[in-house]
Amino acid sequence: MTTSPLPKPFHRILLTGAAGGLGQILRETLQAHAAIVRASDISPMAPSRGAHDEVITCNLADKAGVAALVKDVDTIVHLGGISVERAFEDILDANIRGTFHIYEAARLHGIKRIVFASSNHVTGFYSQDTPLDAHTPRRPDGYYALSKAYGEDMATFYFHRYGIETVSLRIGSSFPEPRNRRMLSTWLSYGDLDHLVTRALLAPDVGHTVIYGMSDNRDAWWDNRHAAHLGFEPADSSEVFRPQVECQPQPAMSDPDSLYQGGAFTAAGPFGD
Ligand code: NAI
Ligand code: 15L
Repeated sequence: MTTSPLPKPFHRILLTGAAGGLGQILRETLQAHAAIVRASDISPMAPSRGAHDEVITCNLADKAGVAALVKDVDTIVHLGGISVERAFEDILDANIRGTFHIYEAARLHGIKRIVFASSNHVTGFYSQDTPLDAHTPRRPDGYYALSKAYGEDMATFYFHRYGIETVSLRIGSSFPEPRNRRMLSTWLSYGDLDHLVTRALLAPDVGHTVIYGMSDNRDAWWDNRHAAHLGFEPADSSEVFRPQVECQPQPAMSDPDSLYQGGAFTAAGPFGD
């Protein structure tokens, strides 16, 4: 006897930032949750592999373009934007206006939930010996971090005003492996990223939930108690990489990578003097 596959929870998911490091991963894994994944970026993307895999080039700074992009979508995983520290003017269009355009399009098209890629850098100016949770006041470590803080506040506003739910993922360091000592605390494996986004899409009644995106790392700085309702249970740990990471020279105690949770981001800039 043949069994038919279970229906997927969404018809169409929009993924922004699909050409990026995390977007390329999620473009594959989101196929499990939707009949169609609509991948979008300003940069070139791998071509579509069929009707289930739409590809649309769009600049997030283009309000009308984003409104068209969101048409016929059920939910949005919003990763697109500048992902490192840059001058404010560079961040403004992609991250601040871009996220505004996503929320406005979501309002116009009746989208119920957005998964927003925030960043650990919204609390980057805390020292590495300070434990944090989602209720700790933010200390953004640059213009990039400020844009993510604004995105989180936008999520709160659109929930209270229009009922659009958001899970803001304060992603730590999501790469194939931790690259330095700091990332032994902040690393998020790609497998745990997939699980985190899955819970953010599927958990009921999230309102605006903020969660730090990290694997089950021994020396983590962050406590996700306020997001326990999401059911995120990381399976990986940076510990297996400790021997190879600790072969690297130890940064000085005065180095931002030793002092602050945001590491080198806290020392970027000033720009354009
Ligand atoms: P990435 O830089 O590889 O990807 C971001 C994508 O956004 C790029 O493909 C870029 O072309 C696109 N983009 C930039 N400006 C755009 C615009 N105006 N319109 C449309 N698309 C635009 O970054 P990554 O690592 O994949 O991160 C994805 C998201 O997660 C980003 O929002 C980043 O800030 C956030 N994040 C990532 C972390 C990580 O460890 N990978 C840590 C914390 C947050
Ligand atoms: C981020 O927000 C960046 O997007 C990513 O490239 C990493 O640098 C990460 O934070 C980190 O803090 O390691």
